[in-house]
Amino acid sequence: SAETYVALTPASLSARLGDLAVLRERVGPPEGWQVREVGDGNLNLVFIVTGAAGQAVVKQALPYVRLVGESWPLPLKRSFFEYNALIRQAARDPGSVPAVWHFDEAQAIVVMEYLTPHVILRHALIEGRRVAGLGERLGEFCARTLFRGSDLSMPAAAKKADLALFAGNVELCDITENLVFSDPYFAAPMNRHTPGLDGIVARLRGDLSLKVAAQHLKMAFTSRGETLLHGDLHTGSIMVTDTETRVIDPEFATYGPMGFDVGMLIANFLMAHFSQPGHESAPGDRAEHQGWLLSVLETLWRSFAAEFGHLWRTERRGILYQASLYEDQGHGLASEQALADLLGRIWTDALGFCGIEMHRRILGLAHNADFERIADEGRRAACEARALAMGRQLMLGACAIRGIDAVTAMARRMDKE
Ligand code: SR1
Ligand code: MG
Repeated sequence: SAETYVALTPASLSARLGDLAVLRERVGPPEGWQVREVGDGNLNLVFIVTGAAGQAVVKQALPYVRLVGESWPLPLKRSFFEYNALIRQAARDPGSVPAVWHFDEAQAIVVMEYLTPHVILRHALIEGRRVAGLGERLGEFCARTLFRGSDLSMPAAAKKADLALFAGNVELCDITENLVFSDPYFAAPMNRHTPGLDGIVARLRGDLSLKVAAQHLKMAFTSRGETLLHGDLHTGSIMVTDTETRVIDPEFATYGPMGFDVGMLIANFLMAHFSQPGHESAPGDRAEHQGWLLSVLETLWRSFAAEFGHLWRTERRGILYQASLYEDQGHGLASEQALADLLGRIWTDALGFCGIEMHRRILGLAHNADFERIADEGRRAACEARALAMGRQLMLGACAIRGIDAVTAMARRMDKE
């Protein structure tokens, strides 16, 4: 509706949205709706609406950052970018995201499919649960969305129009630019960290090479509009069953470097790995789960590289790398070399972004449950210290780290130190 924005409540939702045909059809008559607000993220309201015919999710942006409160205003238009990213992801990798049923720009509301019995991947990983096909699916998702949203796939005019459209997601990019790339490396007002880390934090903040590396990564993020990113692809933005993986929550969508989403994902699996010793579980179970987490990472990268290569060989038709460019070089070998070179660049970028994501989740404002759920501060600090050290090695040594097996070997080694 074009009416003035008003935040929904569980009590007002059926009166406000009861006329919506798609909700009546999917959920049933509004008289019988039950509404629960379940949002546990940092920004939005999320309602589950249950009726005689089924269920739906109603997500509404708040005009401020939920985590902090009304003192930090945040534009409602993020909902527009989330909607636009969701429909692009659905087209580029069908079945990867919840189906969108309705979008109301003025009310900043997206009505979508309720994923059930899915749970947030981060919680599943903390509990030691496994998800069949997780690494394969996430690798495919990244490859398909990153390739098909780039100049490798899109016609020039469409890509440039899209670049301009998503350039409007200024405030959410600003959050990433500050919270992810800058705040961890100085005593920013909203930062916090586990007390036992004071010494390590002081050393990291005194490390000039690290600050320079962080600034280079920030410049890559702000200036290299290579593809449409999810923009916040952590394990809290993924929902799973034992056998299915879906990606949610792309409100931070923006054009940026291809390695960004992949790097964030790798970081979140590494943090799941490093946090495991802090959670209650039998040591044997824990070691097994850690082994599984690292195997998912290995599969994720291999699946990404394989699917990206497949798309490169079968769908390359955008502004970049037309087949004819390599035709006279002999049997496609030059094209394979160009692919390997690009994957190498994405890999190096991803490692840098991975390191920075590990730092910001431990030193900045927005921490994650993997570590936060460790009540004992000493144990938590020990887990976080390993992740911080690995993050630093990744940021400073990205160019020399050859392949995902080297990353998982490093994680195993650091976990023993
Ligand atoms: C103020 S928003 C903090 C974080 O929450 C989101 O999920 C993003 O990760 C953002 O950086
Ligand atoms: Mg989110």
